[in-house]
Amino acid sequence: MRINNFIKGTLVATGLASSLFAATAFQNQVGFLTNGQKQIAVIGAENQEVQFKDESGKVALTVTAPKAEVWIPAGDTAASLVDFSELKTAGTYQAYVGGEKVGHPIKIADNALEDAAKAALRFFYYQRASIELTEEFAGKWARAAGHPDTSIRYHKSTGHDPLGPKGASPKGWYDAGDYGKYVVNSGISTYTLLQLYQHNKEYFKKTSLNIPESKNDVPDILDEIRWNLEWMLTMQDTDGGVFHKLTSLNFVGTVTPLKASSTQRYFIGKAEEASWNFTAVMALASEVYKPFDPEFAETCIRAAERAYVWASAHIGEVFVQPSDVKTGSYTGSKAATTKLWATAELYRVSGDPTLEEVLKNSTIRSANARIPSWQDHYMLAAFTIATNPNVFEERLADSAKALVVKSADKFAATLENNGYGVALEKGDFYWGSNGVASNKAMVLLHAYILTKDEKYYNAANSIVDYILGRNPLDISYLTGYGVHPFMNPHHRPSQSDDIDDPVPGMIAGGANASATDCAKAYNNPNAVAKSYYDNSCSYATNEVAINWNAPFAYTIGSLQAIASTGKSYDVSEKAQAQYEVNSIPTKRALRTNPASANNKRLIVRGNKVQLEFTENGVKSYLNVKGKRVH
Ligand code: 9MR
Repeated sequence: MRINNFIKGTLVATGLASSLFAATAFQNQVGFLTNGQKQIAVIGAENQEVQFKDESGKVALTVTAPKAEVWIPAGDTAASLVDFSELKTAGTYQAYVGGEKVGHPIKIADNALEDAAKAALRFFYYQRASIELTEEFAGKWARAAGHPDTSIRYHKSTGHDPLGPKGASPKGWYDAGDYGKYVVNSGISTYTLLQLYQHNKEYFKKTSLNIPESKNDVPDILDEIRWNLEWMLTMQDTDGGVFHKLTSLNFVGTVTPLKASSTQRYFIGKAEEASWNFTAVMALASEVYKPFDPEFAETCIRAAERAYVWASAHIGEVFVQPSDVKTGSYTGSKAATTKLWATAELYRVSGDPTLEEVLKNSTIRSANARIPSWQDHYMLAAFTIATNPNVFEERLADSAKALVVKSADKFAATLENNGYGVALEKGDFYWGSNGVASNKAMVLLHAYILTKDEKYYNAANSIVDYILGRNPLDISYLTGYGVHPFMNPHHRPSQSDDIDDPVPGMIAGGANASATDCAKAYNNPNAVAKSYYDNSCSYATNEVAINWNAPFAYTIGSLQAIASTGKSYDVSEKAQAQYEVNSIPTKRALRTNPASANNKRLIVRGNKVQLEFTENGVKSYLNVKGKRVH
């Protein structure tokens, strides 16, 4: 293990920058796209000349550092945002102030972000359960297979007999630094990666990730995603409902995947959130995989449909963490937003009239804008609707676009008078802040797709620059990339493998001003972006997770793909609905036409008369209005 980069960055950043001291620069440590925006934050250089010299020492560009401004998350040390976008010749450069070197080597190339983007995707290969990672694909991080997951018990919270036959649920990605597999978090992560492909097909059809399936005819990114989709499919119960998670009862110790595999794992919970989530992902998957494997696509759409029917009949039945389970709960998400997202996706690929009716009664309000997260899928619904204006009602498509663009405008506006030029605010620095940042960048890139206004692309780029080093700790939050990458993730495979370098391509959760673990001593309310501890003891700042890597991969992958192809997703290219689904009996539809349910009977429950109906083996109840009994 290396000495904490953290300490070095802190000293530099807190050293009073003035003419007494040499200037300091914070920058993306990985690379800049030849024709893209290029900026570094320089402290102690206001009004001075910053020279950019090429490898032969020749000055390629000189820029006068503008007025120094603070960026609130970095504290009160002001920086000049030096823009050298004019430098458009590939090569390696170095910035100088007053004849002294500042910052790190600056790499400019047409494919400057490509390796990091691929690494962020290859992380998912390293997270695979149930398969040996061989040296051919994993290099020095080769390891034995972990968690075959062929002998899974049913926790009583699933409604199954805990002592009955066990089930199988192999494959999938480990969620994070732990070995759990959680549908709710898998949902948004898998969806985000499917979108990365969907929005940049031309680029990703040609991009090899060096994974075991690389030689087949399917784009590598889709092979990788399928590893998790196949697991997710096993999480669907026979009645269509989806189990919430598959974990041991407690987190296991810091051991390898192989060693951890001897601890019994359970299917835990079956609830509304996971079922909506699963619907959205499987609906999109059915569309994406159809050209490559129509049979698999058919499996996905039928699974989506059954999950939707189940969730419709179980509204309000959210997951509650059982008292004997201590692994991540992923509770408290906004199920109504997940339903909207699932409905939009299933409608998009099926055109089902019942779903159309649900959407007719839905609205998208800009006032409800929230950054996408595992807890909240409102923005994902807006993404789907806004990027498919020929599928959804004009009213809905327009309001979804307004929501995305207004949110992006708000994020971009924070770049004004911002010395670091990073489109992030103080309130963004909580658990998983690099995921929050990346999800903001996704909103910005969707606004770019919808408007083609480059200011959004550049603002998304500023967030990648932040993650790759333009931050007050001078740290790259991507393992293996940059001059000072973080070294000590909370990630059991990296902690237990006796290899100094952590698995590459992982994004740290990042600065978190309210950490309560060993990073607590670093909480800094006056400089939230410094609230970080590069130590594996800190799950609240230094864990890695699929839902942080996925939006980062979306962002850096899209920035590179758009630069490489010169094109971004065309919202008018959408195909028509591709599948028929069985008419879905939503509660509302049943209320207007109870005859659409089979096996109905009136019953008295409590002091209410209810209609009990059974759809696909699932029993549900509707209050019959106006009939109360005492
Ligand atoms: O990302 C999750 C974060 O939003 C929560 O605040 C936190 C505490 O509940 O849990 C995070 O998710 C963790 C999950 O519970 C278990 N696997 C590791 C996840 C990343 O830290």
